[in-house]
Amino acid sequence: MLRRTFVAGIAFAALTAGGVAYAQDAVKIGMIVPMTGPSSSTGRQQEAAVKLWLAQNGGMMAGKKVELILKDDTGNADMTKRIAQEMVVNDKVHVLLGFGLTPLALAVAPIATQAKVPQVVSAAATAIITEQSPYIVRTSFTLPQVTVPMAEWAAKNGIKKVVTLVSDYGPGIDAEKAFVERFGKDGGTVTESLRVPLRNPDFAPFLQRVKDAAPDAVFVFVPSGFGATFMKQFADRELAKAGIKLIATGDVTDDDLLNDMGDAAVGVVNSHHYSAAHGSPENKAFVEAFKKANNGMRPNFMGVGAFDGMTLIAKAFEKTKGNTDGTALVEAMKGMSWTSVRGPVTIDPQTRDIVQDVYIRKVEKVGNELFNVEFAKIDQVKDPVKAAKQ
Ligand code: VNL
Repeated sequence: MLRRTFVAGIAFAALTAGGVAYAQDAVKIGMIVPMTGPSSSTGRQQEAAVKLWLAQNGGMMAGKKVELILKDDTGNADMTKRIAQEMVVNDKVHVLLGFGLTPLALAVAPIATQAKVPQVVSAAATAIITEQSPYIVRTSFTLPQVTVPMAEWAAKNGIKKVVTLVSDYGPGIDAEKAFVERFGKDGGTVTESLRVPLRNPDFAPFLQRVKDAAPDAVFVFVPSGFGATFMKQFADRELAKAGIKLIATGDVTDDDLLNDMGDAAVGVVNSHHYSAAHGSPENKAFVEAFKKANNGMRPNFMGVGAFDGMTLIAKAFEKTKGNTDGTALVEAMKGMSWTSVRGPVTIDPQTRDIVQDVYIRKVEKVGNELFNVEFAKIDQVKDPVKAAKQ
């Protein structure tokens, strides 16, 4: 494999109102996300959210200055691992944060375990991730967590025959399995399960197969950043005209891209844990502040995952009264609850996954913009894969 140029990190040391804060007193957070490459929107969203969190909190956690070291792994797992090692050994970070895709999160798990440093996964969403290290705590979601409610809704709403179409890696396979299992239990039939390569996906031949199979609906998962390409090819193939509904996880109708997807997206029913249109006062204030700080950019679920990652880290430091010991911090994170902009959330003390409300939404035009408008809520959903084992 080619050695890619090492991308220098941005050391972001927030100034404190009270004057000098000494380095040894700082909370050191090492953040690793893809800022370039096909998943750069995930890095961009997460960086924006973390910087907003710092600006809103005076750059402080539990009375200490926060020193944020942000590095770009370009979406390459070898690089994620190397950066994590450097951050732990040289920078002596207290917490690792980020991890845009499943392989990148998995690459760091052994380092978190060995160094006893909490690894807060704020993006990647394959169910097994939290089982790879007792130091992993997740603030994003899992694909089964959001997919089961979608399958239940489909079975209850006249959809009988479905083809699934997912990106061919961890979260896609999780989504496929969860959909097939739940939809089957609820009396539906999945006639075909299609897996599309993650890199440079060409959806056209797969969509043709869906068209030929003529199901009531196609259920889709593609990761954040890929939804617009999918939606364009979906529209080009005229599946909707052929009477095939599109149902999806909210990764497909990602708030970061939704506004540019056009009419093809209108009416798409999908399930997820966060919508920029969520009506709580906390979210309204968050969306407004996020847009103001980022040239009008709308936050998506990736931004919220990182924002909550910061909240969780801060709450853990408050609970340990500033003790930076990694084991103490993870213990403090277990069972932590707070009001997120997505709704109420808790870190499951057994699995270290996030327990949260999942919403069924429909893409609608609100004014001149497209939004995922929530119309049903399933309260406090655990990752169903691990809940079944508990
Ligand atoms: C993952 C899952 C990545 C869901 C995503 O977007 C996403 C992952 C980058 O676990 O790799 O929307």
